[in-house]
This record gives sequence, structure tokens and C-alpha cells, in this order.
Amino acid sequence: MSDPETMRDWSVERLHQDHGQALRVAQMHYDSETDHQRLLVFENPTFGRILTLDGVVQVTEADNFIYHEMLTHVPILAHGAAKRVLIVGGGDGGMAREVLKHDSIEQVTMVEIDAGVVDFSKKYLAAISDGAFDDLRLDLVINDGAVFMKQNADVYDVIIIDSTDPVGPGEVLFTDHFYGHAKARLAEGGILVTQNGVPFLQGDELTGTMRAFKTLFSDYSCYLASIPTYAGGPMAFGWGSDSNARHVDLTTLEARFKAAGISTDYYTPEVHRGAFALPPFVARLIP
Ligand code: AG3
Repeated sequence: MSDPETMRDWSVERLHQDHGQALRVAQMHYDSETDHQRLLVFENPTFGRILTLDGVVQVTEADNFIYHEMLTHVPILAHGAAKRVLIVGGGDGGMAREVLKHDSIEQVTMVEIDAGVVDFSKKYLAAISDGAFDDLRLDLVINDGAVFMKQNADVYDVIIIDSTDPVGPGEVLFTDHFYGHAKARLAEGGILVTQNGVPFLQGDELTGTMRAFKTLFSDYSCYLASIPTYAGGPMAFGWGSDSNARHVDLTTLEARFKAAGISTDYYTPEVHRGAFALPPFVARLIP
């Protein structure tokens, strides 16, 4: 039985100073400390299995589709001819799952810092990766994303930063340095997209990334989607490119989406276009 007074049997997230969220733990599936972080998987009747890292919700079976579809199909379909995709982070395999839906994608490189997250996601969160780890197009590299970006010389059409929040191991993925190295790994016409937190509560984080993008890219902005367990309002995804792909029109997107032949639960070409409409409180955070 859960006790609302003590929050026993609830997993409490305290990511933000003045706001938290609690999710009922109907059953604990896994609880361990890896080299990098504390990792829990528990069952919640509404959200299914939930993965938390150091108490912060990373992924749930029920709502991960919104996040993963928006960080993959938006840049891939805006690009229109993407063949090589790099995912930084994404150890649960959800991002790879969505990228690999596109038959036109020939190669996906995923750089995850924590081998523990991958191993255990395969076992405890198999529905999230849904076979992605067995796809021959996926090349899994266990390395620090920042180190990989500096060392590797390959280029990619789309780079997706599927990071945690900028505390702990994820912090380096929000630095100007890192974005500079990421840009150097983009092929001509390439697009960089990033997880940038919920701007209502993490406005500085978005501003920091956008300030870096401003110096790096001829076109930069962010787009939005609400993910229930990333609480606090819509989440922002950073967008940086030297192409005009952000302004691709609806008719083109519709044709590309149809040609891709993929099925989605959140993404549509209209949602894609609409996601770039920014309320003033968000637009003001972009220098
Ligand atoms: N990583 C993004 C978690 C961000 C949570 N942040 C927040 N609530 N502000 C998700 C990994 C899924 N592949």
C-alpha cells in the first residue's frame, strides 16, 4: 500500500529547485548503482515501466514515443536525404528504434557512456528498444560522447543528443566546446538536435545552448513537445544547422513522410511544422 503522507512506495523526482514529481511504484523491477549513476526500473500502472537515473525520469514505456519521435523524425524528414545518423546517449535504445524505422537510413552510430544502461535496458526495458540493438545498421560505441566527438572524424547527416540533464555525466554535453565538436561532425546540410529541458523551469539551459548555436550555425532555434513525465510544461529541442531545413514546407514533409512509410503516434508533418511555433516566453530565451 502506498502512503501519501510519507511518499513510501512513490518515486520522487527532485530535479528542479521548487518543483518535483512523484510516481507510484507498483512494483520494483531493478535497483542498482552503476559506475556512473543509480538506476531504478519500476512499474507504474499508467506509465508502464519507468527508468530513473539518480531519481530523474529518463524514459517510460507509455510516453517515450513523443520524445523519441520528435528527436528523430523531425530532423530526418526535414533533411530529406539523411543516410548516416549519430545518437549521443540513448542507452535505452528508444532513439535508435525510431531512427531505424527509416529504411533510407544506412548507418546509425550510438555513443553511450554507460554500458550498464544498455545491458540492463535490453533486459528490463526491451519494449523501448524493440529490437533496435539487433539491427545490423546500428553500431554501438561505449564511450564518452564528448571524447568520441573529438576523436572521430566521420560525418553524419543528423546528430541527436539524447542527454540527461546538465548535472553529473550529462553536463559536458551542454558546453560550447562539445557543440563545436558536434558541428564539425556534421556533413554538408547536416542537422544537430538536442534535448534541452523544459524551458519553463530550465530556461537557462535553453539559453545557454542557443547562445552556443548562434555562434556556430547560420540557422538555429528550438521546437517543442510536451512529454507527461518530463514535468513542467513543454520540453524544448535545440536545432542547429547551416541549411534551411527548418523551413521545409508542409507539402514536402507530407511527401517525405508518405514515402518513408512509417507509422507514428505523435509525429505528423503538421505537428512537425507546429512544433516550431514558439510562445513568447520561449522565444525570449533565445538570443
Ligand atoms: N533523456 C532525457 C531526460 C530529460 C529529463 N529532463 C527533464 N525532465 N527535464 C531521456 C533518455 C531517453 N532515451
